[in-house]
Order: sequence, then structure tokens, then C-alpha cells
Amino acid sequence: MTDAFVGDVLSGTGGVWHVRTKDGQVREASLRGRLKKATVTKIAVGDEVDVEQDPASGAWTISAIHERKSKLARREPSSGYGERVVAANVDQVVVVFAAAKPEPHTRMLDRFLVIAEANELVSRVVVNKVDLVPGAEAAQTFADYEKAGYAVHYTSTKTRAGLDELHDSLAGLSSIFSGPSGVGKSSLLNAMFPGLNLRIGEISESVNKGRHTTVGAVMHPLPDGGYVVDSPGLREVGMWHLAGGELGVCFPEFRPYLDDCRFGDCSHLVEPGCAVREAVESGAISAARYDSYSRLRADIATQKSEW
Ligand SMILES: Nc1nc2c(ncn2[C@@H]2O[C@H](COP(=O)(O)OP(=O)(O)O)[C@@H](O)[C@H]2O)c(=O)[nH]1
Ligand SMILES: [Mg+2]
Ligand SMILES: [Zn+2]
Repeated sequence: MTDAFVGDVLSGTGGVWHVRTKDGQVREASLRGRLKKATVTKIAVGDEVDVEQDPASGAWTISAIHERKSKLARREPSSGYGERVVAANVDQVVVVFAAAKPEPHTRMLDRFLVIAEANELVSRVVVNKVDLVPGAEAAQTFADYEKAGYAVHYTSTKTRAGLDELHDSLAGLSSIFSGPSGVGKSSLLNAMFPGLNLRIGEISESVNKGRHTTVGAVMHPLPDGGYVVDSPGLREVGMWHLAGGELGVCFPEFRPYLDDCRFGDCSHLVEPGCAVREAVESGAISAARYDSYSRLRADIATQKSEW
């Protein structure tokens, strides 16, 4: 009998997984045949696993996958598995946009946040490149998110504004960095953790655009504990197959009103006595966020009829 070591899956390609055991060593391990056949749990980056080394060959195998405490997963009704796990055991999603270059599209930000909420994950919003705009401008563009209860960080890798606070908010946690390409995700991670050496100006996302390619998330261990994932995984909310009725709770500022609508199955679009729309009219809920809600609701309706 060999001893089993506990480790975290950092990345995987072609059946070989990189597993970081608690001693800090990274082992290349393959999945034990018996586990491979048990399709109930497909291994994902971020999974905590047991690995064992064969004393004769020195080869490592993954012998057990521990229960996940959270996951970022897409529903895939067309595949037999029902969902694809982008990363397991995620503590928070860090959604990065730029104050300028590229211009921030808050509709797209809303989509990223909905994906995180649908997975019951906490999100932070990072507004990077604040060196490119006058101070008040970025704060005004992103005021709705602070009002909705999200932590919003204003950062610049050029002036190092906001980097210490962002760094501290990652300590000991597993965080997924997501957002459009070119906003400075890799630059931010390098500026906070120089050892990571991520490539700047690379459109890493583009290789993952094809429908059947796997999402190549990679977890990077942080020097003081925790992980960051520089993720290509969150893009089109359409691929996440949310149900229309679940969308309201994915807008945290809607939640206090959801039980007050006249109809229990209120879509918050047209029904009389809708507490959400009343809150929009009174200014308690931002009209722009509500507009995102109604667009997403329409997208979901179209999607449904397609499958
Ligand atoms: N002005 C300015 N440019 C930045 C900042 N952060 C990153 N950049 C630039 O934005 C470009 C894209 O950065 P990158 O980190 O590759 O973005 P990613 O695609 O989100 O990982 C690079 O040319 C960076 O030098 C910033 O805070 N201010
Ligand atoms: Mg990058
Ligand atoms: Zn309503």
C-alpha cells in the first residue's frame, strides 16, 4: 500500500493533470481507471484530490476526488453530463473591466456578474486603467455596482493605485479573474504577484472560442496561500442556460423586492403590481441594471425555443 497525498488540481491536458500536493510539489498524475469510468464527477481544475505514487514506476495516479465546496459550471443540456465545470472550489469571481481602452460595456459586466450569481459565487468588480480617465469618471460609470452591493476596486498597474487592497482581498482564497481581453487581467496579476510571469497582450481567450474545445483554465498558487485562475471561461451568458425565473435573484439589488410582486411568478417585465419595476421607477434600482435584466430575460426566452 502506498500513502495517499492530498493535492489541488492546477491544470490538465490530454489526460495528464498537474496536481500540487500540500508540500508544494507539482506532480503529473493520471486518473485511475476506475474513476475514469465513474462519469458522475468529471475532474476539473481546482478539484481537491488524493494522489498515490506507484513505488515501482514512480508514476502518480489520482485515486479519489473530494467533494466540491463550490464550482463555476455551465449547464450543457445537449451533452450527457448536463454541465461543464470551468473550475471547482472557487471562492470568488473577480470581474475585470478597463476604465478605457477598451471602453467598458456595463451590459457585458452585468452578464459576467449574472454568471457568478447563478453559481452562487461572490464577485468583485475591478475597474483597471484608471490612469487613463479623470478620477470621477470611472466612479460614476461603476456607481451602480457599489449601490448593488458589489466591492468595486479602482486600479492601475501604471500608478499601482488600488493594488494593495486588491491583493489583500485575494489572500488565502481561490479567485477566478475574468473579463474581456485587453483590460489588464494578466498585468494586474503580475503587478501583484511578480512571480507569476503571465504573458501580457496575449489574446489567450481566442484559442477557446470553438464550441468543442475545452476551457483551459489554469490555477496559479499564490505565495501566501490561495490561488488565482486567469480564466477564459466566462463569456456568453447564453451558454449557461439559466432559467428565466432564476434571473431576478442574480441581480442582488432586486432581491429585497422579489417577494413583494403581486404574482409569485412575476417576470418583472409587464405584470401589474411588480415591486421590482416600482423600485426602478423610484430610483432604488438602477434603470441601466434593469435594462440588462430585461435584455437577458429576452435572450433566455429565445434560447429556450432553440432547444
Ligand atoms: N494605461 C494602462 N494600461 C494597462 C494597465 N494594465 C494593463 N495595461 C495594458 O493593457 C494591455 C493588455 O494587458 P493584459 O494584461 O494583457 O490584458 P488581459 O488580456 O486582460 O490579460 C497591455 O498593453 C498592458 O500594458 C493600466 O493599469 N493602465
Ligand atoms: Mg491575459
Ligand atoms: Zn415583479
